[in-house]
Amino acid sequence: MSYPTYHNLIGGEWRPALSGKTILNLNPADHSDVVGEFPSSHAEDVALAVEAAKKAFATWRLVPAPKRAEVLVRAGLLLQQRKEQYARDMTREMGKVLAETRGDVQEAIDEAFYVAGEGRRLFGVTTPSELQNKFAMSVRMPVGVVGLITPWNFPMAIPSWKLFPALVAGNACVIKPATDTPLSTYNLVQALVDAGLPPGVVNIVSGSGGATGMALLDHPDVRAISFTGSSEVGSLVGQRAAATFKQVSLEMGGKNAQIVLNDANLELALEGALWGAFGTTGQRCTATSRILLQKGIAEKFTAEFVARAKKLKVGNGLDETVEVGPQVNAGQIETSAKYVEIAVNEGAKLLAGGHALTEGEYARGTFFEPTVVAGVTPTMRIAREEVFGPVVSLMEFETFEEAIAIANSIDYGLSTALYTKDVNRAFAAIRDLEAGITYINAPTIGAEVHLPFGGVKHTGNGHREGLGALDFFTTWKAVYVDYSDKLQRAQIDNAD
Ligand code: UN1
Repeated sequence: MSYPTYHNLIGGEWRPALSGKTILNLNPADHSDVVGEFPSSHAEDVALAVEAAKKAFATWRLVPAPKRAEVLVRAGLLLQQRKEQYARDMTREMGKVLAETRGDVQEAIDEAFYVAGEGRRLFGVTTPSELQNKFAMSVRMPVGVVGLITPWNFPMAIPSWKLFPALVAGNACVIKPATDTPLSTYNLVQALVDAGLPPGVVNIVSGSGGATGMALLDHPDVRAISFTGSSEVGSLVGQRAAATFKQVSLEMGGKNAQIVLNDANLELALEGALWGAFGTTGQRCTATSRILLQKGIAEKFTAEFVARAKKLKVGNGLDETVEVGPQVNAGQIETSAKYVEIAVNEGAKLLAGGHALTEGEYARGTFFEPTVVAGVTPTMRIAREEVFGPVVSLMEFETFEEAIAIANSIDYGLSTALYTKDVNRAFAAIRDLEAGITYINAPTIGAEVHLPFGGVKHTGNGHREGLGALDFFTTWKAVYVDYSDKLQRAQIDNAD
């Protein structure tokens, strides 16, 4: 069997890990298909990458921001040309269906063009000084060398959410792609290199979280870490990075609710729930994992939803007729199976799916049936913990207020959806739902790049991607220019 070998990108050169160790990237729909062999990097590789980034930062920060932005424009245009190939590569390494991997590449294209505009904005603030003949302003400065740790579920979009704003702001980057999906990061960075990004401004070190990620967290010259992944790992990232006082942006899990009121357009709510729960095989941090049904429509919705979930075509995402691809690896399958068992043991009813698919073609990969559990109550673990698979819980409620209380009763707060025709309730929900994102009459998935993305409670630590990313990738500098030609003491010389 022959497959390509990929290397780390360090200071503009492609080099293997110093240890020579590698990790195989397998197609989750067919494990006999090896996508490639990638370096398994350790602290010494990370040290070289950080060194290269430091060197490149010295000149990149002086390139005018509108010029830095032009690299992003060219990269966006290259991604447009390469969209189909990169989408196919992504389906092979990650599993989600082609329509969705095309969307993932598109999200990176959108991000490139959105953020490129910031090259001519990067607005600061001017404000009057309290003293005469003194000018006051605040400007955004790059942070320095930033470390980016990205997940496998959006292997190009999420790296782009971090790389592009970091670059336009003048930072140099070291990125560690997810162990399961490094190729899409390589493709994204290749587009940047081909667009004329100078050597060393972006460096790739691939490998495991425990070795490569940890080395990035510990490196004293890395000034900021932007991480997307589970809340469990995010908590460790935050604690570890605190030792060297790094800025940390954590974007983590969700247990996202779709609430359906009696007056909702039921067909719309059904379509939204199916897409939200089973799109990307449920492996989105924004995935719909709780469907809260008002008593009046619960029975009808449940019957129809279960019937449609059972009909979804599961298979290899490269087949255009497939609706639900594999889960990314065997560990994710185990988690899905474990949560079905926990739910049933706690008294929930399994209405559809519930098992790994292992017969025939399915035996080649890691597939799990679209799964619906009903009769779920707010205290059950299946109602509170993230599964990150095609497993959705149905819950019932009497009043609108009760639905909001159930939706808010968990530790997570990423995305929520409300289906109703009642504008008063829609606005009350927008005000009261504890989440970073609220949709009205649209599913919990499908955020656009130019709005703030992130959540509250255990979902995040207060930062936002999209609108808000520059707040993380820049640091404010206050500037005072005194043109009075004398010593003017603030708070003293102008006091009454
Ligand atoms: C994620 O699941 O980590 O809003 C990101 C969405 C996508 C991004 C999801 N645009 O569903």
